[in-house]
Amino acid sequence: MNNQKAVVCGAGGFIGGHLVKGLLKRGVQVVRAVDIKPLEDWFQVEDEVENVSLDLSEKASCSTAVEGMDLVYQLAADMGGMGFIEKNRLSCMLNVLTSTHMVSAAKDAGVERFFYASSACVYNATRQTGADVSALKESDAYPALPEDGYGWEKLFSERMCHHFDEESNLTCRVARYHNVYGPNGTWTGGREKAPAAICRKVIEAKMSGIPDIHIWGDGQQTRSFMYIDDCIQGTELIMNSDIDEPINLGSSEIVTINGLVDIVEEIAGVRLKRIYHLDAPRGVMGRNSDNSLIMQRLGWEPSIRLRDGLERTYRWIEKEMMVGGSASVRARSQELHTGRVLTA
Ligand code: GKE
Repeated sequence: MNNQKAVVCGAGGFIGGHLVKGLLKRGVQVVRAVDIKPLEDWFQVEDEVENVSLDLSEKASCSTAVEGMDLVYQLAADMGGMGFIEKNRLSCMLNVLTSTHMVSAAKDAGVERFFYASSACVYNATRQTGADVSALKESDAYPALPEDGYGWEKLFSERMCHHFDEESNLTCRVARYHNVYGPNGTWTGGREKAPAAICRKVIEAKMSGIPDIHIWGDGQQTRSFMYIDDCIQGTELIMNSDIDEPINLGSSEIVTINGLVDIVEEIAGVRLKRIYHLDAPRGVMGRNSDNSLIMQRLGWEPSIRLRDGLERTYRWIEKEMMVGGSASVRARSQELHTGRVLTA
């Protein structure tokens, strides 16, 4: 592994940025980091690698990205939390251009291994209608009824990788990420997911002195949230495994959104008045990861406790808001006072 050359696509994003660091730490020669965003908008930049800004929806850019590489980690996608996905189904579907051009370019360039970041959004919606959902097994993706837009593209691209794996020399590995959170990720602006959003809202309440928190849905929705360090470790294990089918990579610690808010309030040392927005983006009512397959195949599963991961995430967001965000907090309390509450 360590003398092989790797490229991380989507390296300017949350998980991609951590993956570049993780690979470097393990001694992998991460030669290239690629993202559509200009470098100044990347969450993390490692000077010791070649950092390139390319639009990977274009085939030629994908060929440039993979040239000379042995390993490709394909995490590039236009995505976010439910606040983004529910309102941008078309651009989520158009991720198929990146997925398709990336895997084709990797095969054409003689790449050895291709990792594709899929998502729990591929799972059949009818298995996620109750908060007390049974944890999702890999077979629960069929019959297919994934999240409209984003989930369909992920499921299609999983199958495309499977056929490349079967019919070419390109070895493909696919992980279904379950809601990943942690420092150096999106925490405001509309693409943020629940853990970062709730941390930000609690900090805003503390900084603005307005003891309210606006929660999407009724707070009974359930999820599991995987801390970024588990995500990076699991990604590496799956990439280097002989698992040639999509596999869950997620925490099995299920929590309600109200429970998530309880933990963040306890970290912040506050109790807030909860205001529920039943018309806000909700996604499925319940979702959890069944980790039997990853345990059976790898003898490992994500294990960082939500309370521990949230502490680190909260402290990082708090620092970010102290540094640059006070203006956003003032603007926010203004919104709250005027009652014009953004759903994000
Ligand atoms: N983003 C957000 N912001 N979600 C909130 C908020 C808030 O302020 N308040 C409550 N929620 C609730 C949402 O209504 C939803 O029921 C739950 O938290 C999780 O929302 P999320 O983190 O935005 O995203 P989901 O887990 O529903 O879906 C995500 O799943 C991932 C894979 O597990 C997708 O958006 C993708 O990021 C990805 O597929």
